[in-house]
Amino acid sequence: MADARKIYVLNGPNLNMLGTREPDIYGYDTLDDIAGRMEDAANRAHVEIDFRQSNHEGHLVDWLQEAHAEGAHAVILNPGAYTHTSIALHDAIKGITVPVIEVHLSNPHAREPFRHKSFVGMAARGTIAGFGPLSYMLALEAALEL
Ligand code: DHK
Repeated sequence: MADARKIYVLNGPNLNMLGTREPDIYGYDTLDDIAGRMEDAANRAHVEIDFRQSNHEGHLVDWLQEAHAEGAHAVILNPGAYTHTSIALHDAIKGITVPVIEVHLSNPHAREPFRHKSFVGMAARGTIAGFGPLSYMLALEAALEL
């Protein structure tokens, strides 16, 4: 059934380690902290957030297809390192009509050259990167305007 007020927030590999993972790059907030802040903002905007994390590429593909099948309003996606490698995620985004907003905590363009290419960004509606957890809040704001 179409659920136009539901926004999926999908997180890829290693994002479950936020808080202790390379805090100089990713900060000290945990993924639960980010989820909580997004839930609060979503409640204020009267939308539902479905917040998930997986270390497995195929789960992310399945969830993108699920968001499409459910008629979700938008997907906010931090694909982790799959950003830079995954043609499967690129194709999944191309194959659905729900708009996908790519987010990153760090600014991949200011990091190692292997992070400069994004297969996801080539297919996404837009990308927000470099603002830490605020990237997610800005993506939510963008999703609400779509
Ligand atoms: C998260 C990761 O895990 C990295 O592999 C990406 C991204 C950047 C982030 O900044 O949120 O290169």
